[in-house]
Amino acid sequence: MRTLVTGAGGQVGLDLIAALMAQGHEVHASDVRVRPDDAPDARDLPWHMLDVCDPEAVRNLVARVRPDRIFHLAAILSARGESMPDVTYQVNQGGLYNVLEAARLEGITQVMFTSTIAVFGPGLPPSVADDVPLQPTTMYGVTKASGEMLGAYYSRRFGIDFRAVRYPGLISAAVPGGGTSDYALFMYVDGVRRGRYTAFCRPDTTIPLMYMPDGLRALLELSNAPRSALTRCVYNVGAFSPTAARIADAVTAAIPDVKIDFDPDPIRQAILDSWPDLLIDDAARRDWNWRPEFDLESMTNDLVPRLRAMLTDDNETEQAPHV
Ligand code: VAH
Repeated sequence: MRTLVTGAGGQVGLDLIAALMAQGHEVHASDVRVRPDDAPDARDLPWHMLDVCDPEAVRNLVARVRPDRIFHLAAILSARGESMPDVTYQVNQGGLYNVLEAARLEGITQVMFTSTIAVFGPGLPPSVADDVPLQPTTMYGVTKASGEMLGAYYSRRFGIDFRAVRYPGLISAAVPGGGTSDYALFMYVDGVRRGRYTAFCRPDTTIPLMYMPDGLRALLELSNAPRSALTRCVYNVGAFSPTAARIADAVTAAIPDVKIDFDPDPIRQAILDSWPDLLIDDAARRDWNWRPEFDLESMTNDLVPRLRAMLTDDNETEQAPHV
């Protein structure tokens, strides 16, 4: 299938492109940034410069590419979004609106959307199902919650096949990109490249997390599921929910002599405390047979060697800002 990916240069985007190409799909990538050095070259992957805030540019690209489906990933994440809520609203809310409008006007059937546990807010039960009231505390969460509702509206009103997963914090062999859940990824990244990391959260912090291979499979399996099997547009998908201290123990066991300690940042800790501890993903398991395959241990065993290969000195890898 011809597939257009927006936000292709982000943490999910580059891995999703690789998965789509491995499945033999024709992929068009778009991002406001230039093709990263580690992306496939132009012969295999057309890379379109696109600012999703520009409705005309979005429509022109969709009209030119004529994809069978769009994976709309372009977004500014929670922590970075709090430093510029106005831009985050324009990119996240306006960008999705422009993509849905382009799909409507150009007759594109399916729009896939990456939502997040950041749509939830304070006062949650210990385990959170799909239909818990959404009370986001970040601009990122607000735009993702309203994005879910906007997509469901386009589905009802205009027949767009809008589907979304609510992702936990995603962990992958990548440079963290401004997420509040990145304390977990930084334990691995700085554990490998610096041998130490001071996490910006408490040791007992607990949120749902997921290894990227599971995250990609969830998005692709939902996209490929027969529409008749789906009872909703938006699905929780869970994997594992370790405390930050438990993650630190897993990293310490995998990387000898690494030192991880904790110095909570009140702002980011408040965001983390407003998110669920555990997700209930029964609807995804029932409707399209969702099952995670990685837990903390199997993720750690796979991730650490990948990070070592990515962060060795002779590798030209963009150094993540130390957070
Ligand atoms: C963030 N990584 O921290 C994202 C994610 C659940 C968190 O949506 O903003």
